[in-house]
Amino acid sequence: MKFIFQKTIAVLFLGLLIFSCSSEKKEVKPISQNENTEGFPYLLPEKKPNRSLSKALERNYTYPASKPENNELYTLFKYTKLKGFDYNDHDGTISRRDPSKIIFENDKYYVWYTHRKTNTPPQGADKCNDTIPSSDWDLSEIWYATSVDGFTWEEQGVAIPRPPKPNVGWRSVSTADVLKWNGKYYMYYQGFMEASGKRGDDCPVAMSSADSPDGPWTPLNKIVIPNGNEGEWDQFSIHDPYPLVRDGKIYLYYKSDFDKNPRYVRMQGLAIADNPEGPFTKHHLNPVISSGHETTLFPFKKGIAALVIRDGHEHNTIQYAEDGVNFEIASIVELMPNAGGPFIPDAFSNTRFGQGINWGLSHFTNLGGKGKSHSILARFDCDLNLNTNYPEMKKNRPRHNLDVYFKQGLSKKQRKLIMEDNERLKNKS
Ligand code: AAL
Repeated sequence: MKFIFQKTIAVLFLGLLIFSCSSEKKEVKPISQNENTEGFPYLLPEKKPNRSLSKALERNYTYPASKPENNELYTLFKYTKLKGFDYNDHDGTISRRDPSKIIFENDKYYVWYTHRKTNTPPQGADKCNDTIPSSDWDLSEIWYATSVDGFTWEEQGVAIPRPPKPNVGWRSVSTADVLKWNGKYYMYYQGFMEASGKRGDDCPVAMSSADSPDGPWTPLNKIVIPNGNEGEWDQFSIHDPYPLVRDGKIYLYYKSDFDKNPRYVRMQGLAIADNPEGPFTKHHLNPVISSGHETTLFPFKKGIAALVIRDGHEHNTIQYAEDGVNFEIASIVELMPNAGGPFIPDAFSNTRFGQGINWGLSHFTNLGGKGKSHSILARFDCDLNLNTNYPEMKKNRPRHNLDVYFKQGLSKKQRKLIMEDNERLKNKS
């Protein structure tokens, strides 16, 4: 009896299983076709609509707004030539580049930058010596300038010279950035102990401090952000040190060049400290930004925003991380400032709600043509500020003159390959 009962239950269960599968098979339709009964609305919803969306439309609602024009982290960039800097007729013997963030003290703006003044333009690692630079930032010092309007600058001279051997930076000090902390000033910079390009662009980060933005600056004469361990992504270069104050700590972002020369991969890391002298602890999630080069960052709302330029999948993007670590793309932009050093009123105020930026200095490199390589500083303006709304900065594309396109012409080699393709096609027919 018991056996018959169990058999009956088993047969019923099996029948139910087959029915449910076959019924599932009959009813299954592609999900997308049976969820939207109406077309996507003509007026673009500001918020993500309650309907099935394609991946592209799902992504569209990951940005801060449904359209770039309403996106606080979207902007055009406008550029202005600066007054007050002499470049020896652009013969390559004077170069200024990699400006720091700008601060406002004593009723004027201050900026620090890599200053190279050498008898010859850069000659490469093989030809360099104690007076001939290998690269545009070799045999350099950190100089500074002041301005009352951000357009005309008065060069004040050297802030941080190259220290004597064997101190960190004896070969060159470059690519500085400033921190104001408890009323004192700290300058972080790349400290080269060999000419850039000998193996690679290899250096750690050093630091000097001062009681006034006009100096004098006292070198700590020790490495504050060391290179990574052997085999780690940042084992050779710690570039573009960029300190901000967040959560009562110093968040110092930096870049490294890694993988293989000549097509290095460039990504950004983060090191955090309680004091300007360190110790700095590198974040265990490093690299924290997968692209970029000299990366500009600023406190924005509860998080940190980043201008991700030049290299990597996600170059030409502005990114945002509410925790200052896990960055996501907030907008896609063009003509971004290279090595932008913005004026960030709340860079060091330990703000809980960053207001953003409107302007800063950046650089243009590889000027002067063959054998005269040097860089110049320039001003950029943008609208990445919660307190401003410049519609002309929110248009969804910059206008380029025709020569911008035609100057990026085909190389002789590309044209030769094209003509060969044409011949192959003709011979086939
Ligand atoms: C810059 C920065 C660092 C590099 C070199 C000088 O744009 O990335 O400073 O070392 O190029």
